[in-house]
Amino acid sequence: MLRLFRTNEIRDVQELEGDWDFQPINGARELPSHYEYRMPVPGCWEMHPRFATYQGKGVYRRIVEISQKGAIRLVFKGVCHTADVFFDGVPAGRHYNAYTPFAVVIPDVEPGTHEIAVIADNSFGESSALHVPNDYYTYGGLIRPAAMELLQEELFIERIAFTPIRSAEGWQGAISLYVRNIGRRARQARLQLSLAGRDIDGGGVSVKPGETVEISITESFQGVNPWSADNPTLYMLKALLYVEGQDAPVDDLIERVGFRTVTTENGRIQVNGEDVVLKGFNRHEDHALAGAAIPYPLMVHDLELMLDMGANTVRTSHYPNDERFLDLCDERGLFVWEENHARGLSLEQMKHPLFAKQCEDCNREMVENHFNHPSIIIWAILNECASDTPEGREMYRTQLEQIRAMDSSRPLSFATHHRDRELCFDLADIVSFNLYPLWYGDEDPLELVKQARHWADQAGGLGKPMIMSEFGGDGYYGYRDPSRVKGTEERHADIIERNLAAYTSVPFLSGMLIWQFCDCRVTEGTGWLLTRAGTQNSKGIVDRYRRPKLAYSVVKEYFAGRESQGCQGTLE
Ligand code: ADA
Repeated sequence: MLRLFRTNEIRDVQELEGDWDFQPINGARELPSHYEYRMPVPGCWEMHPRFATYQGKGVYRRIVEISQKGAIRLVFKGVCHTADVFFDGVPAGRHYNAYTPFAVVIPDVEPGTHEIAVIADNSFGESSALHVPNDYYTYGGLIRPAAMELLQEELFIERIAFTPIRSAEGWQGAISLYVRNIGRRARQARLQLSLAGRDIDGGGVSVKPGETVEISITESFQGVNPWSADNPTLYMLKALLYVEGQDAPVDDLIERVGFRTVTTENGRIQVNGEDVVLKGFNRHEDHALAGAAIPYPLMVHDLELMLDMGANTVRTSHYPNDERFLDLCDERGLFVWEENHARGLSLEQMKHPLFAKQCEDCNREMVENHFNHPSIIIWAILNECASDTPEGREMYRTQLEQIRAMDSSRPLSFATHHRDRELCFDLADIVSFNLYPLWYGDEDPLELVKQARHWADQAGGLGKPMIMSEFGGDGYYGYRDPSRVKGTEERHADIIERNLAAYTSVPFLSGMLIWQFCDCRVTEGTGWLLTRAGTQNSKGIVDRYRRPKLAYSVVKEYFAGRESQGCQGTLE
């Protein structure tokens, strides 16, 4: 399953789910002559007993039957972390970053049997600035779904971006459609749209070879229901593409959208003009039995657990998430803070020659691919990087400007641990602190959060909403002891309780996000970060199998109120 709804009725989309041939390889970019293993897609190779700790290259191979002559588009929702794609043994594309989707177009394919092969590489090295040994695990393989799309023409709708606008007259939608020509001659086409019971003429377009042309339309949509956490109403936005000389559409793209606004006024965050306080979790895409390739029922399980505790928000720490999970958040009305992929990089790491380009690609792919999710209410960048240095500040500025230019409808933030040394609060719309009172230090959470507000006010954050974007402590599942020493579930519950008591009592916070929802595997290495007990970050409210720790009921007590069945969405 690629998404929770059908994205095409005309374009032939064939999901490449199931077993692929697999072979680990070392060395150069070359395909093996035989394959010894079978590996499920989506999946992580770490789930195979032989590859539980394998770091290197592995080749996935699949034979496909293609029935029509023409162009195909291979879509990969996530390959961890570098992919070299081959079609019939010929290099067809390369992509870096496990957590953003990409597509490879192959023109002029003849009908018959063909081979798709992907070399996935999860090793750390000079060509990787963002996937580095870290406080989470870089799994290997095709961790998210893949598909083959058969294009009818060399002209197709590449994407749609929908921006809801609320005015005194009611709701409007600004719709941008991107039509791409991969052929060798200029083409004329016409677009037809439908949304919320209305048919809209998208007008004509002329696209030169190799070009992508944007068509923008703004329309009013009277009487639509807004998307909100309590009533997450969604609408299907369908676009049809007609080329000159043909009566039937040759291509289509369907998106699912919602009408809602996000603003940051008077030091608060508003959704549809109403103040909200974000209560929820940081979540790594990690599960003991699935690694980063979390199957749909387990995604639902995660979401139901969060709702059961009364959360209204999830932060996709520290990378863009699987679109099926974002679809679920749209449907169930869970707010999402989505962020690019970077955790705890020093200035030296940010000066890596590929850092700027790899971040820019990640930002673009995140925003372009996830633009239409109404649940995403915040874009963020660079968790705990060098925002306390002048050089780091310039990189923060560049990236925030890049995202703002692509999407000015959502507020921007970044999570910092630099306290009074922070230099970038003025660049963001929301100030966010990662602080670990009672765990890494013995400060009182109430005093510290007041102190943090003061730091923000002094350093460019005056008047901006504030979020406690991380707080928590370790609790080893099953380690219970009346001494309540550090690491026990009791102490963990105490830490969460004192933090939540403080943050729910102050009037100036717009959010509190617990570190973290579930325990996660971390890179094995040296230094304090990479020698965590059990090779895992154990600050989850549930463990890697989703078994609740004592802190679960504490969180529920503070966040409570929302029943999961009370927040089912509607599709108009
Ligand atoms: C940081 C970081 C998290 C995690 C956490 C911890 O705040 O953002 O990824 O490493 O610390 O557990 O120490």
